[in-house]
Order: sequence, then structure tokens, then C-alpha cells
Amino acid sequence: MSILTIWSRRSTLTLIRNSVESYSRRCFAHKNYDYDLVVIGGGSGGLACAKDAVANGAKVAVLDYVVPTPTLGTKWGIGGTCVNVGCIPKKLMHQAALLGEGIHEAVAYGWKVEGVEKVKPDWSKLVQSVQNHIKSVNWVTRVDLRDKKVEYINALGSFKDANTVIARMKNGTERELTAKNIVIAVGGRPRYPDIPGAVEYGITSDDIFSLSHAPGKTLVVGAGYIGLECAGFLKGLGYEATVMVRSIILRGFDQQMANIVADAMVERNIPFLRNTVPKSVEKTEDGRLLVKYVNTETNEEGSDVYDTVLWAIGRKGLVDDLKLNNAGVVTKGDKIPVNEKEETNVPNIYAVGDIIHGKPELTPVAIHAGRLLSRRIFSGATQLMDYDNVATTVFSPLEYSSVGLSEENAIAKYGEDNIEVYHGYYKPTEYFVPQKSVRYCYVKAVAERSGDQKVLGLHYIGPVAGEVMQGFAAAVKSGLTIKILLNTVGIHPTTAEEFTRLAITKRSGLDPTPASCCS
Ligand code: FAD
Ligand code: NA7
Repeated sequence: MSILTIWSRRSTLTLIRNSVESYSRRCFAHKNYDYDLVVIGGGSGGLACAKDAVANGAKVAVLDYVVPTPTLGTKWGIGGTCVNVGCIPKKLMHQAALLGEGIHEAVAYGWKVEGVEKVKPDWSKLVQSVQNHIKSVNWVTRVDLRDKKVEYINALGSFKDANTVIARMKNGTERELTAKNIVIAVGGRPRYPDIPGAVEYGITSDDIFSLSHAPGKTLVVGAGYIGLECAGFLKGLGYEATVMVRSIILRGFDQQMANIVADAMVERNIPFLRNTVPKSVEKTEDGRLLVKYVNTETNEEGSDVYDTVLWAIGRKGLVDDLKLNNAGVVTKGDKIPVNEKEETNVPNIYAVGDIIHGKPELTPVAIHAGRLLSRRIFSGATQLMDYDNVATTVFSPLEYSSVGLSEENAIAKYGEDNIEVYHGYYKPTEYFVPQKSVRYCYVKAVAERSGDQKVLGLHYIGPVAGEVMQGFAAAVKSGLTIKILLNTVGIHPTTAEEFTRLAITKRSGLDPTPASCCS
């Protein structure tokens, strides 16, 4: 080996060693801390961040603690909202409801089902099946954390100072943990309205998926996506469900689509009490719940008796237990404002997921942001979380999925003259045989009016909405135009292909219903 080669190898090695050392100095220099990272909150965002950090060589502890619900005392294991009282049990109950419909459809398709008119749900069995799945996910999560060497501490976290977290265990004992970096990923919990009887007699999404008895006739208060989804699956499971709407349906979503979702629910006999707020909940002599309410437009008062009242009036960020003042972290209401790097106002304290102010409250958002944050802290990455064009689905009985801008937001941003909206009703092939209503199956593309017409938003109401939208979301992120969309050959017969057949613009005034649809 020549001297030159040896010298060149040595200098390459020295260069690598120097850069690794300088990088380690930046990230792992403070040997006087117990951990490189402490994460407060073991949900979607916190766990993703913690696991990624360990993979990048950091020493990590995650604190997770669930305060039981006020009346029923419901609590759950590691994994956060999505796994325990959110996306997962919700999707399973939605699926249970769809299967109920499917049994009747099967008969139309030629299945002989004995006593189909007597088919009814077994709530206890459903809850048990759902909870069994959740417990298995809790178990796998704990094993995964142990295998990946993330230290899991079942304790409520609060700040002593900007580098010290106090972990309060279930038995009241406390442990102090110091860390160079701290990530707040505490998420939120459902709100209760400030009216008599709300807490004593009402439940929330935190209780419904493990409720020990069948919910019976249910009033769902709130017309956000959680309210619509809960009312939808309850009705699908055979329980009477009513939605109480304070103002608009699905605030933040495209309002034309939101109203179609609601109309499709009304068609399934889910009544909507519009412009109505609850005033009180009382227990009747026979143990049911009397809800008094008022119409905010007419001031007319009304009341009805229900078996269950479910509050779905929004969620509150869990900042109160954190003692953020001790670390100097500022809040905005019950949320934590962060910059584009998910940094709070305190340099070594970050926040991800539902607790951050002004970003979509969705599991994949929390996960993606948590991972990218870890990579920026521990492996020198620079990629920032992109919160735009995040697709989402409302699992209402007839599902709604969207990506990008609503029609009204596109108009507000670009001006009505600069926006073209393509739309159309359609008939899913599989709906014909069981003669299911196609009245509300509808797609819409919101695009720039000029040039190749960049797509700004896609909206779809129909079966398997999330499956349809996921791929289109990638296309929108890649700069999809109407020209490309209409040049895409469809997959026939699917409902997703309707996006490739959008020929009618709203501006044209042409009828968007296919022949014989909706009659
Ligand atoms: P979380 O998952 O809420 O985790 C935070 C964890 O921190 C919790 O375990 C909490 O108990 C714990 N914690 C709080 N304070 C402390 C503390 N001081 N110390 C220690 N631990 C603490 N999203 C979707 O993408 N798709 C869906 O279909 C969907 N459906 C939903 C349905 C329902 C009914 C609900 C309620 C939510 C749904 N979401 C859905 C939203 C999704 O669940 C959240 O966006 C996601 O869980 C947020 O993750 P996170 O990490 O920010 O917080
Ligand atoms: P949302 O989406 O915040 O919706 C809450 C709904 O509850 C909405 O329709 C509100 O009406 C209504 N609301 C709020 N307060 C009241 C009171 N006091 N009385 C009656 N109705 C009320 O909450 P979700 O629970 O569906 O979802 C929570 C979050 O999880 C959400 O941000 C998602 O991103 C994830 P309004 O439109 O304000 O008049």
C-alpha cells in the first residue's frame, strides 16, 4: 500500500471521526443529564418520536398517564387516544355498523340468511371484541418499547424546570428525571359543557367504546366529525341516535360536502336538532336522562328523554397538569404554539401532535411530526413537517374524505373568478343490486381556473372514502392538475374512477347528476 493511500485513508478516517464527534457534542454532549430525551405523553406523536430517537442512539424515557374519566372512571393503557379511545375503536364500531347493513345487502345478492329480520347487535360482544383488540395493541406497544429500549414510565409528567420533569406514579411517589431535550405530546381529552348534569350523567368518546351496557336511545351533542361518526355507528348498530347541532356541521370542512354528509345521515333516520344547545341533564325516576334544550334562533325550549347523552363538543389540550410555568413554556389557550421546527418558546422543549396550536388533530400528523422532530434533534436532518394537503376521512355512515382546500377556502384565498370547481354525482356499481340510495354519492375537485388547472382540493362522499383518497392525496402533493386527472385512465368499475371522469364545472351550470340518478 503506498504512503499516499495510507495518508488518504487516515485523513478520511480523521475527517469522519471529527464530524461524528462534533455531531455527538451537539446532540449527546450533556452527560450530566439522565436522558437525551424525555417525552411526556405516550400516544401517537410521543411514541413515534421516542422510538425514532432511540434508533438514532439517544437515551429516551416516555411518560404516559391516563386520568380516569370523571363519572365512569374509564381508563386505558399505553398508546394514547387513537389506539384506545379514538381512531381504532371508532373504525371497528363503524365497521360493525357497515356489516349490519351488509347482512341485508347480502340477501339481495342471493345469500340465504335465516331470520334476517331478527338480526340485531350484541353490544357486550362488540365491546369485548373491540377491547380485546385494544389490549393486544397495548401489549404489543409495551413489548416494542422494551425491545427498542425506550424506558416507559407509567406516570403523570410535569415540569420542575426547563430540563427537569417530575414523574408522579399512580401510588403518589415521585421521581425526578433530567433531560437535555423534552418533547410534550400530551394530546387532549373531550370537553364537557358547563350545564347542570353534564358531568354526572353524560359520557364522551372516552367512555363509549368500553361502555358496559348498550347505549340505547342516544343524544349526541356536537356536529364535529366525532359527533357524526358516533351517531352514525350507533344508528348503524340499531340504536336511536340524534345529533344536536349548535351552528354548522363539520366546522372546518367544505360546507357543501358537510351538508351532504348530514343529509345522508338524515336519510338513514338520524335526526339533526339544528341551532340547538343543551341546557341541563337530569335523571328521571326510571333512570333515564331528561335533556332540556333551547333553539338559539327561536328561543323555543324543548326536551326529550334518552338513555345516553354523549358529549362530542370538542377536545381540550392537556396543558393544566404540566406546570409549564416552571419551565417558562407559553401557551395559547389550552394549546402550545410552536414554530415550523415544533420548538416551543423554550429552546430545548418541543411539542407535537394534538397539543400544538393550529394544526390538524390527526394520528398520522402526530406520528410524522414526531419522527421528523427526532431526526432533526438526533440525526442532523433538516426536513420540516408539512401540515398542508393532509388527507382525512369522516367515517360517517356514507363516508367523506378530502384533501387540500375546501371550496370556500379556495375562493377566499384565490378569488371566485380564479377557481374552477368540477363536480358530479355518481352511482356505485355495488349499490344497484341491493338498491341502496345513490342520492348523496358525490365528488368534487377544486382547482385553479387558469393553465393546466392545479388541483387545490379533492372531496369525495361514498364508500371506502379513505381508501379512495389516500392515493389521490399523493397526487395532489405532487402537483396534480385537472389536465393530468382527466388524462388518467380510470379503474373500472370503481368509485375512485369518478375523479377521472369529472367533466362538469359548477360555473357551466350543467346538471351534475347522471341520468336517472337520485330519482
Ligand atoms: P394522544 O394520542 O392523545 O396521546 C397523549 C398521551 O399523553 C395520552 O395517553 C395521555 O393520557 C397522555 N398524557 C396526557 N398528559 C400527560 C401527562 N402530564 N403526563 C403523562 N402522560 C400524559 N385521528 C385520525 O387520524 N384518524 C381517525 O380516524 C381519528 N379518529 C378519532 C376518533 C376519536 C373518537 C378521537 C377522540 C380522536 C380521533 N383521531 C383520529 C385523532 C387522534 O386520536 C389524535 O390526533 C392522536 O391520538 C393525537 O396523538 P397525540 O400523540 O398528540 O396525543
Ligand atoms: P369539533 O370538531 O371541535 O366539533 C365540536 C362540535 O361541538 C361543533 O359542532 C361545535 O359547534 C359543538 N359545540 C362546541 N361546544 C358546544 C357546546 N357548549 N354546546 C353544544 N355544542 C357545542 O370537536 P370533535 O369533538 O368532533 O373533534 C375534536 C377534535 O378532534 C377536532 O378538532 C378534530 O380535529 C380532532 P360549533 O361549530 O362550534 O358551533
